[in-house]
Amino acid sequence: MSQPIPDSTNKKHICSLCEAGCGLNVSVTEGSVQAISANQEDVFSSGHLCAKGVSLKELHDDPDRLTKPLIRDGNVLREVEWHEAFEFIKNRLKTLKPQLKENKSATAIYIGNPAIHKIDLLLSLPALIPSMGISQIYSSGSVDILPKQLASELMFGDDMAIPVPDILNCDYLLMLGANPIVSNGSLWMVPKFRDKLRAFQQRGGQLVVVDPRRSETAKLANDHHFITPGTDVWLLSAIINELLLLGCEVPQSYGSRNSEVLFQALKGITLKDASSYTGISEQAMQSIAKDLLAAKHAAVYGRIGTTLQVFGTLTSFLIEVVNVLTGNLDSNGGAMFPEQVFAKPEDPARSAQYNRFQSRVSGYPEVIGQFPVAALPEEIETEGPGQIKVLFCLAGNLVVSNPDSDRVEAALNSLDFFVCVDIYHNETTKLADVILPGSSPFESGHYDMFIGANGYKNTARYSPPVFKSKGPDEWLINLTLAYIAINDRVPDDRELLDFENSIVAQTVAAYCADPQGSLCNRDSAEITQMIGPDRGPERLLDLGIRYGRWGDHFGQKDGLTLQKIIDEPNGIELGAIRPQRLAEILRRPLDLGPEVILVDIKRMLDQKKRVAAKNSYQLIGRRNTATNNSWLRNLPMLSKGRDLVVLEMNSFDAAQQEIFSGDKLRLSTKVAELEVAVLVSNAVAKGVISLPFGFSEDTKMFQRVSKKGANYNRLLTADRVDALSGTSATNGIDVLLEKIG
Ligand SMILES: Nc1nc2c(c(=O)[nH]1)N[C@H]1C(S)=C(S)[C@@H](COP(=O)(O)OP(=O)(O)OC[C@H]3O[C@@H](n4cnc5c(=O)[nH]c(N)nc54)[C@H](O)[C@@H]3O)O[C@H]1N2
Ligand SMILES: Nc1nc2c(c(=O)[nH]1)N[C@H]1C(S)=C(S)[C@@H](COP(=O)(O)OP(=O)(O)OC[C@H]3O[C@@H](n4cnc5c(=O)[nH]c(N)nc54)[C@H](O)[C@@H]3O)O[C@H]1N2
Ligand code: SF4
Ligand SMILES: [Mo]
Repeated sequence: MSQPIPDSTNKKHICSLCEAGCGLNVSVTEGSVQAISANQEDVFSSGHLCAKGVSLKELHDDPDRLTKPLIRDGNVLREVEWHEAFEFIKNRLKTLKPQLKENKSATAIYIGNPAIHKIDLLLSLPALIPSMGISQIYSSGSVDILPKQLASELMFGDDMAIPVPDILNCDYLLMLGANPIVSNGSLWMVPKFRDKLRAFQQRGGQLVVVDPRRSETAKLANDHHFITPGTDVWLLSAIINELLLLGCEVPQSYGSRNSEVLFQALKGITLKDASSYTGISEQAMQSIAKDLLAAKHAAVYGRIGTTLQVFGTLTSFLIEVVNVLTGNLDSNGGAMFPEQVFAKPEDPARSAQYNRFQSRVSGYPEVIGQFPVAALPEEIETEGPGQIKVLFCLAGNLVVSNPDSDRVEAALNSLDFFVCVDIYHNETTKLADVILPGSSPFESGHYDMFIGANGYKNTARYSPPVFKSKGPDEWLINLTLAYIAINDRVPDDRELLDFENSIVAQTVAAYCADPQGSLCNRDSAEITQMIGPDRGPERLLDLGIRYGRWGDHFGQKDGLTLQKIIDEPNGIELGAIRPQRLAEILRRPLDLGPEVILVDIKRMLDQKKRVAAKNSYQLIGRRNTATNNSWLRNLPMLSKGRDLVVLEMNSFDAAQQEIFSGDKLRLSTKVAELEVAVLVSNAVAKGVISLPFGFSEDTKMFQRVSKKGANYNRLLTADRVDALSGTSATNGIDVLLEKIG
């Protein structure tokens, strides 16, 4: 936003670091942050705050955070003014234009996790992507949520229809591969999870966690079962068969189809089979099925441990099948669909967003218009028409976050042009030709699009920037890039404003053209006039809010506008998540047996049982409270001398190899070797080892001491994926382990 922001002592802000979206009180004096505390009145987070939220002050003041653009000058990145950086980009793109014209698929983008939480980045993408001629889209989704999205696309016809457990009314919660005590929830925005869990248990609720590690959440659960990594499909199949044996039938009210073919495909799977794959006893699986059925309200929820594995999509799909079969989907106290405030027009001709095209080298299927990051290195390395030559990386640390890190690094190094928009000089951005610094979280307005879609309750909240950005904010960075690509010149302020206005007008026209939408038959010029404020992504935000279910439909009803939300700094309560929304959500009848799922069940049945080689262990990842994926490693407040990158190993396994806590171990796969310190514990299952991801040994670019550690993703090959979505299966990899000191 362009207008100056007056200083005041206390400002409200929403933390953009994770999906919990905590409301903060930020006290500001003379342009600098003095303190951060939890906003007790926030309608969504009700006073939740974690150490990372408090560290936002250090992040904002961090001397390592980039504030000036850097451009490549031979082997070094040189600090320049903004205009020079944009001129540099213009010249390089102009030179590359003839080549890019001939090779139409040569420009790609990676959209990293922080972009999902930033309206400046998210709302400028529809302008950036076509203007830059980007034809290959990659995102952190394919090391994260894509299997869930694909499962929802296949079952409900909508990739964003992801049900969340109704923790406030649920009696039995089966949680697979998630650790919300540390992660604060994902695809289920549930701040203060600890308190909510306590309340749930106090009213008799049972939490059962299935995880190869006794996670921080598992420790608080009523029951925890260790599971062999990657075998959740066997557990879920056995539960489904048990439920059928107990007389369960898919409730007619769902109007579902293909349940018979699905159940037929799973029929032969016995408790004994499932037990031999999962390591969970037959009796325990039977009890889970019985308890799910007996509970008045139950839900099954799965997250990263179930998506970043070889059966990511099938696991996500079967989780919802259990919710359907027990009648808990779309039902009070079960798994329900929250109601998003921000909305976009529907494409009436929308077909299933899956496998409409395939990647060039390995034929990975497209999922929601994207290719998986597993395809990225080979698409850069492999010569021929369609080879990626230019890459834009928005808020992504590809070298640390994605599998086969050494190969990713080499591939990025071979690009003709590599542009990063990032706030740090790090393992990935150091390879760029240009780094354009994004703004600090306090320099952007915040509205979390995802919270609306996945919150434990419905709310609407927006926080304006605390400070005006010193350089162009990321909205303007992306619009400038788009303008340069179209016009071969760097725009002046007037031209940029005209361009922004034209984008807003086009977007409004698209909203008004939706024959089913709330703005159908409205005059788009009049609507454009009505949108506030003057500039920034907030205009498109206002449009989406007013168009959506809670919106005022631009004067047609008494509903929300962005201004009304701004006027309530603690947010607006929109009520509990509601049941019986399925009819509204389904784009086609609920499908319990899509062809690709049946094919994947066959893959599961053909799967050979893993036979562990000598000294071979299954490695799984974990998160910690003091970092955020691949960053926040250099903030003193979060460092506190703790060694975070420690390998956890089961005490029985350790005893067999005479390994003790503190010993140095070498982990190796066919692509890399890592050295790590070990902590012997009973928190991991036998045969399993757990290591945090998101670190690297390469920290010399930080002035501040950064927490060093082995880069987990170096051990992975890019081709270890969930077959249906191409999502990287970072969990459950076979690793050889050797004691070295
Ligand atoms: N082994 C293993 N690998 C994993 C996972 C795992 O569980 N195990 N989890 C995966 C998951 S869930 C995810 S989401 C991905 C995340 O992987 P990425 O998409 O790489 O996301 P981050 O690591 O969160 O941050 C990426 C970059 O964003 C920059 N950044 C931070 N804030 C901003 C900002 O406001 N603006 C801009 N322009 N840049 C910013 C940071 O400096 C950093 O370089 O990692 C995945 N990788
Ligand atoms: N503090 C902190 N919070 C974060 C992040 C962070 O980096 N730090 N990242 C944010 C992001 S981007 C995301 S996506 C979310 C993720 O949120 P969560 O999904 O809750 O993340 P994790 O803590 O990685 O929990 C995954 C669990 O899966 C288990 N697991 C591994 N393999 C398997 C398996 O095969 N089967 C089963 N059943 N379990 C398995 C692991 O042991 C682990 O306990 O967290 C978000 N919140
Ligand atoms: S839980 Fe997430 S949103 Fe809340 S303060 Fe911590 S990092 Fe920020
Ligand atoms: Mo994520």
